Amino acid sequence: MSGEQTPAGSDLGRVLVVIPTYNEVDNVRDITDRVRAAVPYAEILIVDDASPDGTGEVADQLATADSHLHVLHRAGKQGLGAAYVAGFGWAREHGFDVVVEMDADGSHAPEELPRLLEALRTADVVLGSRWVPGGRVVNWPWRRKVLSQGGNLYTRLALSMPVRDATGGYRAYRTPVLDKIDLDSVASQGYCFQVDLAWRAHQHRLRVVEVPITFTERQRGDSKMSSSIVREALWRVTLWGVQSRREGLRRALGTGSRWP
Ligand SMILES: Nc1nc2c(ncn2[C@@H]2O[C@H](COP(=O)(O)OP(=O)(O)OP(=O)(O)O)[C@@H](O)[C@H]2O)c(=O)[nH]1
Ligand SMILES: [Mg+2]
Repeated sequence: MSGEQTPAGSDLGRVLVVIPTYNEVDNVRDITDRVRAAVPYAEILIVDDASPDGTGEVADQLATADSHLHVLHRAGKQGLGAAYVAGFGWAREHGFDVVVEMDADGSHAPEELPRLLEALRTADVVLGSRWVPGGRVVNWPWRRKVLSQGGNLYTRLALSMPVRDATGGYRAYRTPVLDKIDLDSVASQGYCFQVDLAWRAHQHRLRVVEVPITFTERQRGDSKMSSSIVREALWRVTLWGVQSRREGLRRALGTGSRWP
């Protein structure tokens, strides 16, 4: 119809929003309602790790009432990374063209998803970014800001990767990209999973774009963030940085030997 606009990103194909949950019983209904309102053509997959608080049962009830909402139940808590790998596998099996990562706790506003999808029209991966101009965080204590900005600075320097927010978990991928980055070999669990995927995308020279977002601290439920998650990110990023420099050196020396 003339004058009617195509919803942003709806020409990207079938979109699946993957939401991992662990003890999010107070959030799961609200977040799925907001996603359905913000991007009605998208489907949702909740990946629940047998949450003791009954999140999985609430998700099942929601799925019964909505054919665009699906639930993947896993046997027990195995970390955010493993939940996403399972969710992405489900997306590929079911023929989705785009997969979105989103937390269940409301930190990632579904109302911003149309902007991420719009940016995906000219990219392979879109990262919702707190640390590009226009991005911000609301209600975070200064310690969390320092940790996130410091972690991202370290990541940028260690990996020589021009990404301002590699640890963020609000993203959109074109599904064929996931085939390229060999998801089955991803072992990272916590935040590090996010860095791992950004790093793989960068190494494969995919088009990675950062879009500013407003990240809001969760209002209900408990954080699953822990010092072991930070330690994992630190040692893996350091290892990748060393490996990448060694690889670069080896290539340089190899080229050098052909030009004595
Ligand atoms: N399925 C599954 N989901 C998880 C697991 N750990 C965390 N999540 C979910 O992943 C999302 C992010 O976890 P959060 O606890 O919010 O961690 P965070 O956003 O890094 O930290 P906060 O800023 O403190 O909220 C939430 O939707 C969690 O419920 C897990 O082991 N399995
Ligand atoms: Mg959170």
